[in-house]
Amino acid sequence: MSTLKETLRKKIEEHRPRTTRLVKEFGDVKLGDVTISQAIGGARGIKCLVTDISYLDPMEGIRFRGKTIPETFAALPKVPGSDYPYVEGFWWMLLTGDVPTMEQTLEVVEDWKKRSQIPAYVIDVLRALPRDSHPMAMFSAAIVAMQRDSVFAKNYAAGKFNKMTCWEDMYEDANELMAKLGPIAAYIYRMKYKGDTHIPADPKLDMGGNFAHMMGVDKPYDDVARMYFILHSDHESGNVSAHTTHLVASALSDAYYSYAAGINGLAGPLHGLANQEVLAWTQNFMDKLGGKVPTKEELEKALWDTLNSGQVIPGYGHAVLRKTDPRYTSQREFCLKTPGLKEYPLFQLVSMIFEVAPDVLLKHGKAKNPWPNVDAQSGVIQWYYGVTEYDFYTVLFGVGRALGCLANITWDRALGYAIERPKSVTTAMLEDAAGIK
Ligand code: FCX
Repeated sequence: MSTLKETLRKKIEEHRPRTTRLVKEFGDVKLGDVTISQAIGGARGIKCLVTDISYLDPMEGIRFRGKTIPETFAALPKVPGSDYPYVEGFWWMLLTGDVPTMEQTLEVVEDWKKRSQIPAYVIDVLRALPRDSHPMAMFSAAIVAMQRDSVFAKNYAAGKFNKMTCWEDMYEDANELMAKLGPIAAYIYRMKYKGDTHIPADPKLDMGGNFAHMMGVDKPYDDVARMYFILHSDHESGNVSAHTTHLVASALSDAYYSYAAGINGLAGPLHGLANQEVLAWTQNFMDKLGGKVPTKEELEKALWDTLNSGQVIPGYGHAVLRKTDPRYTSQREFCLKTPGLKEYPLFQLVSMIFEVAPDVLLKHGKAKNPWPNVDAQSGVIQWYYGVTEYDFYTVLFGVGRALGCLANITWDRALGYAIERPKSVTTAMLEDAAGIK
């Protein structure tokens, strides 16, 4: 049986000549022009990043290694007795582009188990932080604290840097992180919200199962965790968390520095924090109505009040997507097929927002995409299973997002991607280019 590392090595060796040829023979081929509004407007649509891990079509949504979300769930080996696949098998697929066998998947399960112990000093760091620190600040601090254990950084400092083989050190660090992030997140959760009582890992369980177990949430939360981590893993390279991780890694910073930076970007309200904001908005609204599900008219008014006060409707809109996010649809389908969730008032309200908000946003006329994104749906599932501390939701996103970010930076090293350094211009230069006197 070929191990993940050996399979990846083969893929990397096959891939390298493609990248080399493109740069050497076709380096001057144009991919597009840059306009002033793109330069000022967050580099929207500028094609200057390369990744094979996932691709986001504006109308279709995400494909992981060429597979849609339903195709991904159908193809991967399932955890016995569960509807959802092993996160570990998905990691294999993201890294290699191949669907692993059950045997190959279980090899990653075992590998991550061996690596999953949280170092004692990370616990010390977490406990030293004020208990009211945001869980994303705690998560970021835990990740950067582990930098001392980076194999990549150690070998670099020892003068062992080799451009052709340094991906192996990144791969080691990436696997260490993937194995530890779930337990760290669960530790933060229980320290902050569950009276500082902790549940040891169960060696029989896979990553998703263990996460649910260590959180202290019963089945089918293990499947929720698997679904959630896979859905949030990657959204091509230009989003803030993926791009930040890639940018920092391009300076030859190791996986710990790089992913902590990505996490800090994910913590922003326009990115990962939106799922916390969706639930805060929805709950506040329901509280104002004394807990009852509103009428469509009441909801429409509340949405307009939010827009008129200059705020965004959280969970709606997207920088690239121009239709309902299939990650939203996938979670909605989970709600519709799960007895109890379908009838749950909060889900009914989230469904009603789906009916009302797109029209309101269209009338408002600003957002290019009036449809829901992943964040509009995820909080309701967490709430239903008792994870009601919504400032924790972005941490869940961060555990999942690591899969994509870390697979990407392993490939960045394998293909020797350059340090990122776009060129800036001054406002006067833009005025000159525009012909403004
Ligand atoms: N509510 C109100 N206004 C919105 C809006 C929304 N949901 N979405 C976009 N707009 C506004 C923008 O604020 C912008 O206004 P401006 O011209 O006054 O600055 C205008 O519409 C054009 O923005 P647009 O090009 O459509 O969107 P951007 O690429 O600039 O921004 C995000 C994309 C996602 C940041 C934006 O739609 C938004 O703020 N949504 C709400 C927050 C959210 O759900 N974020 C999570 C997104 C995602 F899934 C993730 O990364 O996690």
